[in-house]
Amino acid sequence: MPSLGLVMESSQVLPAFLLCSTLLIIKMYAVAAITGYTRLRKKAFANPEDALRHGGLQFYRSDPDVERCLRAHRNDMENIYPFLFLGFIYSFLGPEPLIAWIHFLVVLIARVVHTVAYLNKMNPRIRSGAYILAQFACVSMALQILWEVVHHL
Ligand SMILES: N[C@@H](CCC(=O)N[C@@H](CS)C(=O)NCC(=O)O)C(=O)O
Repeated sequence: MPSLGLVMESSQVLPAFLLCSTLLIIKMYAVAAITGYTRLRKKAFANPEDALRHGGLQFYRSDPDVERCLRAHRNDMENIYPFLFLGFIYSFLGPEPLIAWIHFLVVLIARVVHTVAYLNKMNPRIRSGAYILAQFACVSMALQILWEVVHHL
């Protein structure tokens, strides 16, 4: 079985995808860490045993800032997980490297902007715009995969 290094050397696009997708996964870990930190700061725990450990059952409660973190994380799951599949398959379609880089960078930057805008309660247009940009790039990859697939049916 060829090593990952060999596979990456033979593909100009796969390393770009692996870089952007891994950075996005780290970004999701960051959102999870921020959620945990927000729970501690606001004393709002999801489980009674956590609340008891941090002062009492009264802290077994929800909090708007924690809910916001959870929504940001859920939105990441709705959008980044499909990208992990689409971007990987797209990398093997033999796309123009520059075009592929643009697709991956648009998703990476747009999803980072989405998170920053969401967590910092910025103008919702920034969040929506970032969401739409990343969606465009993902739909573009999905259509190219479909195009390739229908030619091999
Ligand atoms: N599940 C999403 C679907 C649409 C979506 O992802 N919209 C973007 C741009 S407005 C968003 O940031 N939604 C907020 C969210 O998912 O919490 C929702 O309920 O809003």
